Amino acid sequence: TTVKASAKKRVALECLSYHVSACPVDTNKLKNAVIPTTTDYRLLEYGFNDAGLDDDDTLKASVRMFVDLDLLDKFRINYETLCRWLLSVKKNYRNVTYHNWRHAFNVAQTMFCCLKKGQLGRYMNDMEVFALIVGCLCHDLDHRGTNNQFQIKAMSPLAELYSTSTMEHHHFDQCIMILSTEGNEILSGLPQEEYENVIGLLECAILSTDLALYFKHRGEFFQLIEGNGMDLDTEEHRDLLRAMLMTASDVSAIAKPWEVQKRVADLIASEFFEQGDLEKTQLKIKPIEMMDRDKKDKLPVMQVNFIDTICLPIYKAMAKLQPDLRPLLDGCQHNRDNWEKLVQQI
Ligand code: 5BB
Ligand code: ZN
Repeated sequence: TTVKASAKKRVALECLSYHVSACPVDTNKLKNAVIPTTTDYRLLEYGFNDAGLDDDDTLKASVRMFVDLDLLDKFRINYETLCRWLLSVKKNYRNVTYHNWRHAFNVAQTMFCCLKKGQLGRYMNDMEVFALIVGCLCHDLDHRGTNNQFQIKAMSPLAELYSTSTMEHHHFDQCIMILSTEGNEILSGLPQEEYENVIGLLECAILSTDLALYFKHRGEFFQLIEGNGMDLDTEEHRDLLRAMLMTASDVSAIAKPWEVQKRVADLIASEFFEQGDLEKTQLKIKPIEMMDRDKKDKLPVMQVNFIDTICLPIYKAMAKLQPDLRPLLDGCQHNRDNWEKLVQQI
């Protein structure tokens, strides 16, 4: 009995792990690959564009970010484990139009750029840097291309599990699942206390990508910045900065060169329309304008609104805190000008 029961559990777990974890062939290939430099991949550029990279490159570029931040040594991460973990993270993104691995990778690259080129890494300890990069790569895991309101309207099991920040809680759960799968345990070199600390930081990082939480906390952040009261030795101020940095990175497509912004905006719009289609056909409800493909021509005006209400405020605050982050604000403003021109044309 108990012996058999325990064996059955282990078989079941092995089966599950097999589906979570990357395959050995891919792991070996990545492990043995030559990793191009940060300069080769232009990883330190705010205007970074992933379009020229194939999937293998996005993985190698991710390895490069860990190496350049010295995270392998600092957290005693086994190189093969890092490679397997990255492949597993990629594997646990779905092939949806926008919220896929490419998006996660781009968000991590912006974070990398803010930490290194934007000098924000100076204010963070090693665990915070580690949690932010891992958090970016994992922040949309298993996204289905539908938002929190959709989960609630569709009465999805996820909405039953988490009534607020529904998807974000799920992304965090997926992140934990991968981190605890055999051969993927990149946190296993940490002492218990630090391990728990990093997990806590990761949870905050991933949950803060819920725009509802951004709205909840940004007032306090803006006040601290405006009043020059930001004190990075204060725990709550650091927490707030990390949360805002997650949002700033998550929406950073809005600050990219116009060609990139246009392409990505189309992807986001398509994913919204696909949700709208599901609402029409499955839920028999009328989608909001943003998700209604019959209202396609509203895109420029929606982007201007998105920039004015969400993006410019956060990038202005970031640029005031750290002038080296100014390119994000300039890129965003430039795209606003372009969208505004399109609004005038209609
Ligand atoms: C954003 C907040 N949302 C709750 C309601 C809609 N607004 S919005 O009016 O500012 C808006 C934002 C409307 C349309 C948008 O895209 C049309 C293609 C956007 C928008 N959002 N545009 C972007 O370029 C980006 Br980046 C984003 C943020 C990512 C969208 C995913 C939101 C997460 C849902 C779980
Ligand atoms: Zn995201």
